[in-house]
Amino acid sequence: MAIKEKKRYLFPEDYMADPSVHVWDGKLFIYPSHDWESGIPEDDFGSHFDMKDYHVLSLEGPDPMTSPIKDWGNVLDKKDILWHGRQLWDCDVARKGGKYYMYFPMKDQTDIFRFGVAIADNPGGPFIPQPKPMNGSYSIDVCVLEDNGEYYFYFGGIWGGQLQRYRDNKALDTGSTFPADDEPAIPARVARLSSDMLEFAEAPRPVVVVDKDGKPLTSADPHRFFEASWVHKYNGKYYFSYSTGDKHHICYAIGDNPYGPFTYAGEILTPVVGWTTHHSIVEYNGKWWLFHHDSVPSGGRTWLRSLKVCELHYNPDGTIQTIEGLDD
Ligand code: FUB
Repeated sequence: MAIKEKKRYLFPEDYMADPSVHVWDGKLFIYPSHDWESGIPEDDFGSHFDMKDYHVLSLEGPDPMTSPIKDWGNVLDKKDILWHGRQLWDCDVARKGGKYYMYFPMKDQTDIFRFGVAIADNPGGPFIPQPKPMNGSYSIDVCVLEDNGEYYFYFGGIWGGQLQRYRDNKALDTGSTFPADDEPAIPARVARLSSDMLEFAEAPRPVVVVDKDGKPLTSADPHRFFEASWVHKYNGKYYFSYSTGDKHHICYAIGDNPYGPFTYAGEILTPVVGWTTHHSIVEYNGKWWLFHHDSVPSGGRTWLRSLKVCELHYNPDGTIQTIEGLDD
């Protein structure tokens, strides 16, 4: 049973989506995708999500439901990225040694998604891109978890995110291949980052979500991974949350370490208005918050999304209460 939770549209001035949220030195920063009306027709590859820059937002007060939001402006532009093709999708930012590292997926000039890194001296940017994409990177939707001095890079998304084109970190000669319905679902990937934060320190590994009997969720399971990885820690456990894409839920699974496996634990958010659903979870001022998006303000145009926030509640056993995605 989903609970109704009061929500706030964070930034009605512009269309933004895919919020990655971090609290640094007591201040909350939001790293979203920046939607716009490109006029590109909708298709199954997501061509209509043709974003060309990133903005950073910050919360200028203690309460995500009421505090003013500051827009730091255009902090990274496609035209300044030497290898650019198209489509700047969901990014994330990590902090190490006083520098801020933005990781972003973008299609290169051969229309293959890679990840780039851009570096800033402060969390509000501007971010200066590296000249080349990360070695061995592929697909979309990044989340970076800092844990015990290491940084873990989670990524991947199927369909338009191209993850089905890879096995064992290599592009398939056969192009896209989806598992049969009773085979394990295509997993997200995770790799520890190098000490300079610019490359993978190891080959990416599968992020396996298993059921209560330890079996991987199958390709036909409505709760299988699709895109939008996010990892946070709660009471010493690792919570891997993600979008089920064409099933339109945000779900989560719980593990004992950053690599998993993660045991499926339930739904966090039921479907919202709009095809995509994407989120992050963060603790701020003693409460937990779910940042996400929907397409209500654009009248359901799924490529023009608006940022939202609401409180998130745990049960005493560490499970998360499911929130209703639609508002009255
Ligand atoms: O914003 C473009 C894509 O839509 C993201 O990468 C996906 O997670 C979905 O939200």
